Amino acid sequence: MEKKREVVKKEVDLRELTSCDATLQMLEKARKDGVETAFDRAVNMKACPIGADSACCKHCAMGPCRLNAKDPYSKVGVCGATIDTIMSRNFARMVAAGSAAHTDHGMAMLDLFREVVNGRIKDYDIKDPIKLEEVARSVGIETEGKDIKEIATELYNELERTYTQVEGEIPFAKRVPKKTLEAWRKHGIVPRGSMREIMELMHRTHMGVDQDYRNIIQQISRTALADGWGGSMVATEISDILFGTPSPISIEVNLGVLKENQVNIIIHGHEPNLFESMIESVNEPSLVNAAKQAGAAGINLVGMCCSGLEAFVRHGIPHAGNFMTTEAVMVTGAVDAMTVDVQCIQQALAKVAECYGTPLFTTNPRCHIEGAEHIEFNEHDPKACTDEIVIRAISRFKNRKHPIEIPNIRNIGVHGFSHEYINYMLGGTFRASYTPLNDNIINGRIRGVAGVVGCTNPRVKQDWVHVELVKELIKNDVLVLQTGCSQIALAKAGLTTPEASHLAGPGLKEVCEAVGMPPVLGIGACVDNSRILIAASEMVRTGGLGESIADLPAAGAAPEWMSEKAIAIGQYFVASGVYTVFGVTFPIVEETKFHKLLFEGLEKQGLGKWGFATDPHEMAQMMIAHIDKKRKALGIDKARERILVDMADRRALDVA
Ligand code: NFS
Ligand code: SF4
Repeated sequence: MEKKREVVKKEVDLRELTSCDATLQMLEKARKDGVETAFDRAVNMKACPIGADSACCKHCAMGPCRLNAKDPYSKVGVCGATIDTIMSRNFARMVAAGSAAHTDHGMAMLDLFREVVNGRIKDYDIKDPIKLEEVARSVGIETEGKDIKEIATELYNELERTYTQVEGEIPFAKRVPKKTLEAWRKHGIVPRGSMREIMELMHRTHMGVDQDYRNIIQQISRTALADGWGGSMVATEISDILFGTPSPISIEVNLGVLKENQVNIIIHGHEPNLFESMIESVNEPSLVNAAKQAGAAGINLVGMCCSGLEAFVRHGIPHAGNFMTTEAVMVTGAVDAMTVDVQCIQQALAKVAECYGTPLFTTNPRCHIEGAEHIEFNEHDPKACTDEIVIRAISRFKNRKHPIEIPNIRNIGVHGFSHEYINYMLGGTFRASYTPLNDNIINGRIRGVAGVVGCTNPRVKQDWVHVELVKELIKNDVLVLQTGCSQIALAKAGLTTPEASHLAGPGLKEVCEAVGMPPVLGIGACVDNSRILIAASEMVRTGGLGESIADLPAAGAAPEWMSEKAIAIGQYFVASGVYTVFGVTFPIVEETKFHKLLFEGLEKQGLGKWGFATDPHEMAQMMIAHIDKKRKALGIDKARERILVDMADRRALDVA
């Protein structure tokens, strides 16, 4: 007789799981309602220890083979693959998948651009012709005397190479600082088209092909660079051209942006086109009327995750929360339609949606979910999809059956610091430049720059690592740039407003107050990490901070990462010259040859390197130590010491 397996569920203090009060309130409600979330599953499902170390391979049917992470060189796979081969192949495939996600998103934007330019799509237009010209010039297209359509056609043809080019360097390689590019050329990692790079990486990691981790890393870097300086950068630039380049705007975040008396529609995913059309649909007078007739005060459109980030900086649309709040938001009972496109959409949303009678709509042909209703979004007739979703949301509003509880928590953040805006903010319209930033780094008021990015992950306390890390960095005069779910964590903690500069160290505070900017700059979605690459290149070009990105007093971190995209991003930052620290877990056995290559060896090749720490304060110290090391190499460490003396003197005066 089959034995019934007793499922013992661990009870944990919910406050241990999240530092977001609104999410906490919803987790408490979910528990009362008997609804399970990823937080519960993470507690009850221990991560597979062999997988966590990446010590297993299932690339062929002679396996799967499990090696021993405690004694990594004691065993090999059936084919003889060593731990370094297995780990580097697994890592490579994460980079391939993550890069594929970003580049496919970028390609979708480029497809849309092509159809807009050739006139086949009429619902979208070129919103930022100035940016169009700038991007065209940056890849060597002559714009003088040409009309918008000509420039756009040439730009399309040029950027298509980012994906399809079989030989030669991708167009945006022209933006890479000379010395960084030289290092890439030396190591043979300047990307060709991303399709080629991803294909080659998948080939090389097939059973029985590349079995030297030192050679695999080369294709790992090349593929990741095809993402950062390729697919992701195209996604950012084309989105700006089509939908407008962000500039700072004050935005409401957190679950309190939902409104009980309105039809609440959420867009969650990554591609801005769906959101742009939904904005039109919710403003359609006939639909607004229909909502009113159903007894609603209006239609409340809200974003989540990266879709939300794309729309809030361009339109001021409120943002309900980051990745680990996507289930919690539906626990409010107030969501009348959850609309998703691609990436970071947990399958569990279908179940939670069902529990609260919220319709879940998938819209992209790439992403269907069992239990969700698919209403396909077609750019040639975008409103057909978004209008229908609004109609369905209104009908759900009319028939609401579940009690509603919306956490009364709303925070304000100022976001939208595109590279173009940073340039303008620092230098003004006529002298737009990075010189003031470089000067303030050289004179030591700003110690360095850090990119803090990435996901939230139920294996760590939601938002906590992000917030603690960033607080520590700004306290030490490190200016923080943010993308992705991370900036929502900081917005909820109130750190993305100019007023937050009182939490910054004296030097950074002074600069923030002079410019009127927050010490933490939210610059966009995850594909917009490309904005950080552009800003870094601009800092090198402006002068005084070395000749390559690797020379800059800068570091990066993804303290609560979870997705393969994050690994791809980490690797392209490392290959671009940045010290990049990840939290949560790192899928490589320590003290192995591959680990040493990632954490030390790459830096010796003139690139960046990986770091790992779970404690935010330790993470901050590692990043600051690196920044100081770079300051010393540049000979600007003395300037900072003087600044600190100045401050001490000033404080002494205050006391007297
Ligand atoms: Ni980035 Fe955006 Fe968030 Fe992580 Fe997912 S939404 S692409 S992967 S979870 S930051
Ligand atoms: Fe095992 Fe080698 Fe097959 Fe991997 S490729 S499953 S290590 S036999």
